[in-house]
Amino acid sequence: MIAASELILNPDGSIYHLNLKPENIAQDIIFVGDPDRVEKVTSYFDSIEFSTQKREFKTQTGHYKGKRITVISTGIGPDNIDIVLNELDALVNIDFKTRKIKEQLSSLNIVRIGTSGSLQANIPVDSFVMSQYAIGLDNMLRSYQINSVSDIEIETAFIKQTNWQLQKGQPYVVHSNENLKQKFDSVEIHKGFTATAGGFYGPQGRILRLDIQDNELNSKMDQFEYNGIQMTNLEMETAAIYGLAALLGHKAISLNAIIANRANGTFSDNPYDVVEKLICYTLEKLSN
Ligand code: R1P
Repeated sequence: MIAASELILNPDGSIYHLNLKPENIAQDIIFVGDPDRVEKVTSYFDSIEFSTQKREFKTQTGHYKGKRITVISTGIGPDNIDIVLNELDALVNIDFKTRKIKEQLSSLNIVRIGTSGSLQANIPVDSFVMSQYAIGLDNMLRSYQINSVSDIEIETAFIKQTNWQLQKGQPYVVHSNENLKQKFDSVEIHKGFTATAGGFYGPQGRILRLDIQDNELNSKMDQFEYNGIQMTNLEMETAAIYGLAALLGHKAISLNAIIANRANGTFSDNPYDVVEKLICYTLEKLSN
């Protein structure tokens, strides 16, 4: 039995941060970062059966072309992903009455629709990147036993090529789910290797007023190459999603709308357009 201090339920029986009960969520789940993006997605739905919000976690469940889908905003960063993935998993795989893990485990399909900065001049603003692999530069996933899901070879190559200082923590490399990768693939989408940072400024090499530990980090990441794998983009959630989803037995894919290009210093003239296009792309692929 899992103690009340570990699996925290609200007085109405919903899970602590997400404010959701098991019946409120579908098997197919779209993650967005920004709570305002939830309604941008569900504005395409035929119907909405459920809405709630607590803090940055806004959820709506409804139907798109007959398919039941839940859209959740995760807010920003890997620490939030720890909350969202663990609470979603609890909703399907822990019996809230007995507080015991169910004998029959369920697997969710998770698709992130995020915004991201490209690291390569040939992946321009307003294009899409599907993360085949992701490297976590944060340390969140290291609290778990991750050997079964981490790709030590790419991780070791990255640490060596970038002369990564381990006092910042040890990066971890994780893979997308193969079935979802095939489902969301097309000629329109770049296939990439996504770096997930634990912050927006220093952790992504941005300098405003503070000196950073490694001024060359972004150019080292641009140039990283291992068996034909090049680093494509930087954001703040994908590696954490892939790692926790794989550990918990869920499937995950991350689709990125490129709104900035760090290699040539450009920013999209209309970032909302590319996000809108990625929402339509995702809903069509998910409903087929
Ligand atoms: C930073 O501005 C945020 O935008 C990106 C980053 O991953 C980070 O969450 O994604 P979202 O637009 O999905 O939030």
